[in-house]
Amino acid sequence: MPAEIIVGIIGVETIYGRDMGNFRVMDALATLAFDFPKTPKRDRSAFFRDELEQFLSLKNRTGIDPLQLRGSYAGAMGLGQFMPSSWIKYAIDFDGDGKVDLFNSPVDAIGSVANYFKSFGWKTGQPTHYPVSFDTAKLDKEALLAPDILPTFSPESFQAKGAVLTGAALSHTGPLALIELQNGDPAASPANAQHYVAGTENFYVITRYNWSSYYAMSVIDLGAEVKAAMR
Ligand SMILES: [Ca+2]
Repeated sequence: MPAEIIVGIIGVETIYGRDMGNFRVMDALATLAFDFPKTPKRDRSAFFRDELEQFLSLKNRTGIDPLQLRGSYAGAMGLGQFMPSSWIKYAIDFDGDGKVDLFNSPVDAIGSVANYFKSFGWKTGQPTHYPVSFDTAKLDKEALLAPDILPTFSPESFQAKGAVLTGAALSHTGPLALIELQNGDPAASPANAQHYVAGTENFYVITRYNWSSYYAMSVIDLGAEVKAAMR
């Protein structure tokens, strides 16, 4: 996968290790597992009990003392902010020193982020998104937005519903999603108008890291800026 996507992820997650979180992971996970805040509608304590169990099993796998580890308020750890279950499923020893260290080994963290995306079906060479405009005469935006970020439409059905593709997008094979990105109140200023892109399966794969189209677009934009600055 392109280096700039991994660069975008680690930048958005921790500013390249500058802020990996300062909560003791043991405390964060135990609190969310057994004393989940009562205010949110969805009680996710079962999820965090599972994460706590996986976290405690990391000691056997890595030899790291779980009481020493610090992370986010939700128990995400290291340069790429992996939850314990992701560490166990997707983290790899990419520098070959015999252990997986997502805190101190940028090489392990980079390889592990790449392995995460590979596991979620990253398609080599496929762009993440294309520009899209609208043919107002046949636009059915409601239908286009109905599947949300799940790529559903063939380029033909996408265009039949009034989304206009250009250039490389016209020869794209595979499903697309209309991604709507809100920029504030459009009534307050034209600068706040929604931004739209045609998201591919790879755009969707990025949202498996964090389930938000804003997150995915931030990762893509940051990676592209870093790549441009390096030229
Ligand atoms: Ca290693």
